[in-house]
Parts: sequence; C-alpha cells; structure tokens
Amino acid sequence: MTTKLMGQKVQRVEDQRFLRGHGRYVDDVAVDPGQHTVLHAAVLRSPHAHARILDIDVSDVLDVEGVHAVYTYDDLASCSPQMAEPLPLLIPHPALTHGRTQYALAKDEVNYVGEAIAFVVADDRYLAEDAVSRIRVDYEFLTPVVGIDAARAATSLVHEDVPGNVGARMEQNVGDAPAAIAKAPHRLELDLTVERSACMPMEGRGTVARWDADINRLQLWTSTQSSTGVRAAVAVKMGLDLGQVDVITPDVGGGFGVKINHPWPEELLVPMAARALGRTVKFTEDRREHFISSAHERGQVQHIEVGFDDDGRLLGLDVEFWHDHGAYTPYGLIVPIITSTQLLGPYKPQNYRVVFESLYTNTVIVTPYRGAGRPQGCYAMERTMDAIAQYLGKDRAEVRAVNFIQPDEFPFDQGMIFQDGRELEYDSGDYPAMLEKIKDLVGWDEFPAFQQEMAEQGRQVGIGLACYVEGTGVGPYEGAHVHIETSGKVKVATGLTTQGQGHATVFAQLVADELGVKFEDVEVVTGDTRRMAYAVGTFASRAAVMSGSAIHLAAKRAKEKVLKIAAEALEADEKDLEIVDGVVSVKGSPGTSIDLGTVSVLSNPLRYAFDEKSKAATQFSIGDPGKPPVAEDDEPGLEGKDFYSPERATFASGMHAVIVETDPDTAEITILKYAVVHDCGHLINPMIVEGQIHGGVAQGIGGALYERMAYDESGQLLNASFMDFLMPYVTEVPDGIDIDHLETPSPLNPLGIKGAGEAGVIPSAAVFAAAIEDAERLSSTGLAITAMPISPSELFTLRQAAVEE
Ligand code: MCN
Repeated sequence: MTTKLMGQKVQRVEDQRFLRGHGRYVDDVAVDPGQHTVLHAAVLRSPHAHARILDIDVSDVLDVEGVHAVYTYDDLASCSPQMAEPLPLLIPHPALTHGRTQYALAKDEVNYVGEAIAFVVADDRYLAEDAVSRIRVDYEFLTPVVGIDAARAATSLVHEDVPGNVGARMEQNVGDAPAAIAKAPHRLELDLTVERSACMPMEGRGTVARWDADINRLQLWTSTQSSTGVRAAVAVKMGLDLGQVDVITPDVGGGFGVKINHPWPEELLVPMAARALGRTVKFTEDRREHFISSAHERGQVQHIEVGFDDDGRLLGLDVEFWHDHGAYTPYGLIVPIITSTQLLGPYKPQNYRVVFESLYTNTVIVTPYRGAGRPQGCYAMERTMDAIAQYLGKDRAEVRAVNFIQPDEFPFDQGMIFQDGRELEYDSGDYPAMLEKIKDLVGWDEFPAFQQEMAEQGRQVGIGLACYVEGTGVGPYEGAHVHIETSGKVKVATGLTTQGQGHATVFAQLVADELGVKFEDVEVVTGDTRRMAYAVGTFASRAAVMSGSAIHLAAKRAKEKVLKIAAEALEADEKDLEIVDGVVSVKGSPGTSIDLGTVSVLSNPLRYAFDEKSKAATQFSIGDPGKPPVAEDDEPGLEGKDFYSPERATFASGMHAVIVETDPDTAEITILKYAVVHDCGHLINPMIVEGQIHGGVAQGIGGALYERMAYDESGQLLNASFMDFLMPYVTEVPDGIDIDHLETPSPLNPLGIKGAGEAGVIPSAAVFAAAIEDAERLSSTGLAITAMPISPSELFTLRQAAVEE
C-alpha cells in the first residue's frame, strides 16, 4: 500500500553517491574519450585594485611549446561583436542610474584585484599558468576606493563617469516616518555595520566546452545555479542560436548564490576558445581565484532612527544605509532592494522610510549570497527591537510581540515595492504562535534564573532572539516533464540545477505521491538543457515552490493520461480506477489491473508486443493503422509536461534563539544552545528542511563570529586562503540545533509550500550580537556591539573601550 510521502523524512537518494566519492562534478567530466586530450585554461588576473592598462605584451608566450592560444580584450571581437561588449546587467532597475558591468577580459582599465585580463589555453594547467606569468602588462596606477567610508568620501572615483561613486540612490516611504518619529514619546538612533564576506562552496567555479564543428553545436558543462541562464548568455555572446548550445550541469558542490551569476567571464572564454581551436577546453577555478574573482556580499553600513510608545510599539522607522556593491553591478540592486523591503520582518511599523545608496568600490563584485541582503536587514530591525526593550526595561520577546502582524491580517501589504515593481504582500504566517514555540524551545522564561545561577559560579551567559520574514519561491516560472517508461519507471526532468539541496529526493516524493508509483522507481534529472530547454534556476529558495509545483502539475497530467489509456484497456470507467505502487486497478477489484509499464507500451504508436509472462516488451509493430495509438485527442507517449508561474512570492518566516557563554578573561564565545522555529508552509521532507537549516545556521555562525573579507587600503585581499579566512569547523557548530516547525500553508501554490533554503543564515548576526551583549551585561561595564562579525579579540577590545569610558 502506498502511503503519502509528502511530509515524511525520506532518506536522501543522492547521498550514497556523494558519500562514496561518486559525485560527478565538472572537473570529473570526461569529454572526447579517445580523441584529443582536453586543453586547460588559466587566467591572468589584475594584481592591482585600480589601474589603467597601457599595454599588454604577450610576445613571450605564443611560441612556448604547448601553448595553443592567448586572448586579450582585442581578440574578443574575432569571436563575435557581442563578445567585445560588456557582460550583461542581469537585473536592471530604473534607480540604477549608473550601472556598470565588466568585459570578459579587461578593456582599458582594471577595477579590482582579480579582474581577468588575459586568457591562456595550453596542454595542461601548469603550462597555462607558466604562460600567464610571462605576459607583461604596463599599468598606470589609479587611487583605489576601498570600503564604504572611502566610497562615500569620494575623494577618488572608481569609474570616472560615476559621480560620488553612487551607482544608485533609492528611497521608499510608507506614511511619514520622520514626522512620526519627531512626535513619538521615545526615540533612539543606532549605527550598525555588517562587513563584506562571501560564501565558500567546496567546489569552485568550473567550465568545460566542446565544439562539434560537424553539426555546429556547442556542449558546455558548467558548475552553475542556472544552466539556462548560461546557455542564453553564451548563445548571445557567441552569435549562436539557443538551439546550438547545450548546457549540462552535473553535480554541483555548493553554490550559495555565487554561481547564479551568468555568465562568468570564463563561461564565455572557454567556449570561445573551444570553437576557435576545435578542441575541448577546460577551466577550473582554484581557491585563491574564488576569493579574488568570484563574488562577495553583505558589506553594508546602516543608520536607524526609531520612534516608539511606552509599550515599545513602533510609531516610525527611518533607515538609511550604504551598500558596497564592488566594482561592477551585474546583479543590479537586488541585494539592497531586498534589505530595504524585507527588513521589516514580522512587524508593522506604521510609518517607514528607507533610503539607500549603492556604492562602487575597487573590490570584487557582489552577487546575492544565501539570504541576499536579508541578514543585514534582520540585523538592523532586530537590534532595534533589542534597543527599544533595553531602553524601556522590558522583555525583548514582549516588545516584539506588540509589533507583530496578526494571523487574521493576511494577506498583509507592507506598502513596499519590490524589484519587479509590484507591491510586496505577505501571504500567510502566524508570528505570535511562532514566538511561543521558540520561547518554549529555548527556555526563554526560565533563562533569567539560569543566568543568575551561572553568574554565581562566575560564568557569563546571555540569550538572544531574532525574527525574520523571507520572500521565497519567486517567479517567473519553472517547468517539468514527467515521462513513464515502458518498464514502469518514471523519469522526471526539471530545468533548474541542484547544488546539494536534495532535489532528487523531494521531487521523487512528489511524483510518487501524485502518480501512485514507488519512490525508488522515480529518477530525477536537473540542469540539462537537452532535457528541459526552458527554466530559470536555483536561487531565492524557489525550487520547492517552483519546480515542486510544476512537477506536481506535470505528474497530474501524466496521471490523467494513464487513467484514460488504462480505462480503455480494462474496459472500466476512469473514475473507478486507482494507482497503487505502479499498478492501475479497478477499486475493490484488484485482479482487474494493468501496470504502468504496459500502459506506457500502449501509449506508443510503434506498438511493442508485450509479453505478459516476462513483463517485457519483445517485438514491435507499427500497430493498427486504422486505430489511433492512444486515446482520442492525446499525443502519443506516456508523459505530462507543465509549467508553473506564481502570482507573487510566498513568505516564509522563522525565529532563532541562542544561548552563549563569553569567557570573562579570554573573551572566547561558546554556543551553549541554538534553537530554531521555522515556517515554510507544508513540508515536503522535514529531514531535508532541517538539513538546510543546520547548514544555514553553520554558515550564519561563520558570518556572525568569524568570516570577513579583510582588504587593505590598496585593495589587496589579505586573507584570500583558508589559512586566513576563518570558517567554522564542526567543533564551532553546536552538536544539536533544536528545530521545531510551524506549517502555515501558502495559499499561492497547489501544495501550500514556502521556501526554506536560505532561512538558517538570515538572523545569525542579529541573534549573536544580542546574546553576546546580554552575557556581557553581567560584567559591570556593559557594551554595545555595533559591527559584525565579532571575534574574541574584537569583544576584548570593546570591553576595554567600555571600561575606559
Ligand atoms: N523543502 C521542503 N519543504 C518545503 C520547502 C523546501 O522539503 N516546504 C526542501 C526542498 O525541496 C529542497 C530544500 O528543502 O530540497 C530547499 O528548498 P528551497 O527553499 O526551495 O531552496 P532551493 O532548493 O531553491 O535552493 C536554493 C537555496 C539557496 S537560495 C541557497 S543560496 C542555498 C540553499 O538553497 N544554497 C545551497 N541551500 C543550499 N544547500 C546546499 N547543500 N548547497 C547550496 O549551495
């Protein structure tokens, strides 16, 4: 008997392969076996943060044995005129008055250390790297602009034609926040900084390209979050039709946002060289290149003014912030727009003004990194809530509760306009219930007694709480193709890619439920444009909502067809049929049945002779020419295809609480307990969602306590290796993260799902700053944490400063 798999903790099918080292990543792709060996590429990257390129001399490289080609900007037009144009600005916005994107290879100037200048293709990577070191470039040095303060001071400009280094200035107003704050009984101001950081997938970027001159077709394997995005960009840039480009994304060892940028320069240069040389070409990013030439995020300076009443109710909130978007803006304003529109979380300030400037700096570009602007916004909002509670001497949870949007107020319009120009409307949620759950889970009400008890032993412990709301499952669309084979097994293709989220498992669960087949009989294919040509990609916690819904709808269509053909074969009424474990039978009469494999055979115009005994297709014939192969009005083949396009984003939410201990002498910070309550609507697979939350929390711990991009004044990244950029090890992440779920279904999609993939990382900076401050309050001085991440040495310095005050 088939039981419903939606909502069950089904083991991940992909893990057997991964755990045994059988994952197949781009670097493992074996192309052209028996033909020429693959050529390898290396990139000359700028050693300077800001300089004019006066001359590039490649004469020492071309005649080196084993070197096949060297490309600089001047060679790009020989591929196609478009190749010599700047890379696409992927998400334009009217407020981005001064958008700039880089060239695949730097044209006249370089704007960050790591920017690609020349591309060398050789027999192996060693030769290619050696050749790179022989290229001579004459630079005229320009003053670099490093960090938000320098960008704002604008004594030097990143781009000569961008005044004040301001790419965009954007303001939104709901009501009149300045006036409401002026009239409010109480007012506070806060200055809060989040430093620039970046995600570190285990697998860096990588691309392999093969040009088949016989059929004028390009095959590209790339480690991306959007195969179709890369395909479109490569086709346009190389002057090809979409139909001439296949992009295949094998296993991806993590993306976290950085692989959503399409195309990276190397994703164009590799196929360009492959076509020109008639050889397969490969580029694999090394770790240092990941640090200095992929993407960063998070860097933001924020000023908040708030007015509130005696209960802590928000009367007006005025937020101004400065976003460091690096040297170019391929992703437009998406990160600061998300901060500004989703900062409000579960609260409803009656008046809200937000204004930001997006600033150019001579540092690596920014693309959305897991959470995408929300961690900064959550940090601003939640620290404001903590400050209000402290000012009024009230419980921090209580102050939050008086400001919550109530369950009967959904759909709730925050009055904010999102990137797409539409109003941002929360679809569902229950924040009061969630607060009660998190308080229970972390032991909020019991904590003061515990804190006192610990203090008596000379130990400093503190507790923090942070809430967030997150728009997930954004459009425009995603599609799915469900095909039932003659063996009865089911193949499902969806165009988005997968980077470790367990899509092969969850999508199989949905198909098994809808079609009534065994879970193990479903195989999921993602990220292959040969199987699904139109798709968007995996980002913004959208796969469950978007592909999940499309798969559900496509499976429904396939099922309709199964029932039609089976009804005809069994001479029964469709309404009387059921499908259990891949067998269609008449309800109450299990002997009258046909299995899905046979139904698939019947749907095929080239009819197989189906051997009942062996259950195998033996021979085939053209069938009865007078009879349609399947039920009237249907296409042949047992399959269903559908696309899903939502009305708007669905809003997931969550609350995190952490208990930390700070060492009074060394300022070491230890996590004693971490608790999460999360609402992503109906859960497809709670175990996978919990895994996503665990991963997010670990990443958030990194962001809150360890990870930052340390640039010096000249724009050199000082910690571009894992020796210096500290990520949390398993020893820094607590063993147990307590998780509880709340399921308020989304009314916007057929399964009531909301996204979950980014949630774990969003409140980290806020919740740790709150807990550490709370612990430090026990020492006589007290201190305010205004910049994240915070390391023990910074905590130590803050303590000293507090003593001196
Ligand atoms: N899920 C579920 N029930 C729900 C919601 C989600 O079972 N109600 C499951 C989904 O089916 C999926 C997983 O949870 O298996 C995450 O779903 P979703 O929220 O739709 O997020 P995506 O699958 O679109 O993944 C993108 C998201 C983002 S934006 C980043 S960044 C991120 C993340 O996922 N990068 C990751 N998680 C990651 N996990 C890994 N291992 N590697 C990355 O690069």
